Amino acid sequence: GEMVFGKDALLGPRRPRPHKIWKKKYIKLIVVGDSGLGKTTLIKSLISIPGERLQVHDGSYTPTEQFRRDPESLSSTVSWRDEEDRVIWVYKIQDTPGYGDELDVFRNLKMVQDYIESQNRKWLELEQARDRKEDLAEIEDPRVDLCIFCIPPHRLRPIDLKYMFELGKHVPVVPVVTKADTMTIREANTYRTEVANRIANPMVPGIHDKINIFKFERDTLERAGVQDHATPHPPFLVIASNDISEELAAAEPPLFWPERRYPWGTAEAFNKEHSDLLAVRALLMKEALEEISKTKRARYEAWRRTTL
Ligand SMILES: Nc1nc2c(ncn2[C@@H]2O[C@H](COP(=O)(O)OP(=O)(O)O)[C@@H](O)[C@H]2O)c(=O)[nH]1
Ligand SMILES: [Mg+2]
Repeated sequence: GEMVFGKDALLGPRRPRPHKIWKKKYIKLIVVGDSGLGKTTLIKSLISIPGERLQVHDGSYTPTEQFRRDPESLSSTVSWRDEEDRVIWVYKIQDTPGYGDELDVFRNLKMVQDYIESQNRKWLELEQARDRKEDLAEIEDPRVDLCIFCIPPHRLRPIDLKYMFELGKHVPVVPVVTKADTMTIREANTYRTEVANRIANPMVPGIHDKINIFKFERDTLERAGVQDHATPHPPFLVIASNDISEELAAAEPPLFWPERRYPWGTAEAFNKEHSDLLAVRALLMKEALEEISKTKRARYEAWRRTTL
């Protein structure tokens, strides 16, 4: 469903500035990873807004057949107005079935790669259409900007690295470890370093090049409140949940606060001590928008040259 993202206290206020033409800008993320890692839940936690129920397609199960037939039905859109720059951001997150849903992981990889390719082709056709009446800026941009790559907690497997590597040939990857609440503080710290090291040096047959990890600007990371971990590609460690704090949802202003309640305590998705999700949200939905958009244009030009 479509909704307005203007009143989110977590993303902060925006100031108006008149005398400029409104322009639409499109961002599309795709979320990929093994089955049951919490991809669908993560999407909900990323884009839901306060005062509303969790809003996404029904993601209790994400069937492969549905993705093949109608990927759009597994996507969620939010849009909001940047009053200062007069930009309407149309932000889409595409869910995918996990690669463990098929016996052959590479069938799933191929399906996701084909999807990304098909969106590039769609854009190419739009660009080249002879009888194009509208300004291209008025047309919805279907191209994929970025992939959130979900990594299981505790163990990083060769297949995860291989998949990340292959997909990175098509779209830059942001590595995210899900279900961080299943690791102790010590385990989480060790694992963060281990994943960063393996991404830098995978030591998996068939990976003969750098994995294409999206490189955010230092300033951008800082503005988003991302902790500095001193390793080159630290993954984000996140918690997501289908449950929210009813108390904070009823507060004024209402706050969207996903949490996981256990007999021994509560893990909070947006609590910086528990999870990087708030920083990821600030990064991907606010601070890095321009550089994500810019990277897409450069990547597309390269793709276009090899395709034509
Ligand atoms: N412990 C824990 N469980 C989670 C987390 N996020 C999602 N889950 C649970 O993992 C299960 C699978 O989640 P889902 O989003 O459907 O995974 P998907 O198959 O990757 O889309 C659900 O029962 C979720 O409640 C998390 O951060 N921590
Ligand atoms: Mg799912």
